[in-house]
Amino acid sequence: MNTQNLLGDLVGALASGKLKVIDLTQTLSPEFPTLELPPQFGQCEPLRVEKVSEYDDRGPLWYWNNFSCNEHTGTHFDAPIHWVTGKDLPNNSVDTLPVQELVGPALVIDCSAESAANPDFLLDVAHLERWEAAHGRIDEGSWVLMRTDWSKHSSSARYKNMDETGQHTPGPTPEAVKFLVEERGIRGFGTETIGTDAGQAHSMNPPYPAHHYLHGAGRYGLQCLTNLDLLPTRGAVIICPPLKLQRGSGSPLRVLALVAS
Ligand code: 23J
Ligand code: MN
Repeated sequence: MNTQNLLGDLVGALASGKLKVIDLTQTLSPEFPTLELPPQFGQCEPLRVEKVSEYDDRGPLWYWNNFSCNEHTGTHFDAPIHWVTGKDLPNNSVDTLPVQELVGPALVIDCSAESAANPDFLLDVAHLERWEAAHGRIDEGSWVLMRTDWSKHSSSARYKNMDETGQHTPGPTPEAVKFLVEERGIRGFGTETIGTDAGQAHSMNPPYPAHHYLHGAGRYGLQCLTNLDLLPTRGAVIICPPLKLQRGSGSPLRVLALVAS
């Protein structure tokens, strides 16, 4: 392959608009909803922001803030060390994972109609097989993004959809995520909901199967994505580097998609 002009072509396509950049990130604010686990467990903190100065006595020429949050607040990345199944893998935290893997192809599985009809919708192997029959085999090393349009509910109670039995949001079955990891060798799995797992995944076998299988195999998760409805089924490239937090289990990040127009 002649690689001489690859980067020049990329820069040209971005400048001309032949390649568009789509933002898959939700705005991170103190109001952005966070995961709620059963009350016996530690909880995920929302974003907190404290102003240091705003062109005033505390800093006459500058504006800046201190902020804090959980590693899993807002649109965020899950590293293998997040889950007990990935705890002994090499390079399993956000500061050590191979950066070559943070730019890569993405496929979109549209589950928006099913999720609108049933908030507990589960993406199963039969659905993946139908997708492959229509769009071709799920490529090794690709990100699989589960489009549910759930991002459109992020300002309402529908986003978590809590009742006395917990959250009711869509996600994959244990068999589907095992298939994607073990039979297709995907790089990661991304969702528009608060977890890579369904809201009721605590009672699946194994519990939280997306976390269990993905991270046990050294693969990654992306959650609270948005704008998946703007992506093609195939052909997008996503750029998703988390913060380089020492031994971090994940981090909020900006997720960008490059799409041919
Ligand atoms: C901890 C425990 C269960 C879950 C999660 C975190 C997440 O969804 C997450 O953000 O990784 S389900
Ligand atoms: Mn997470």
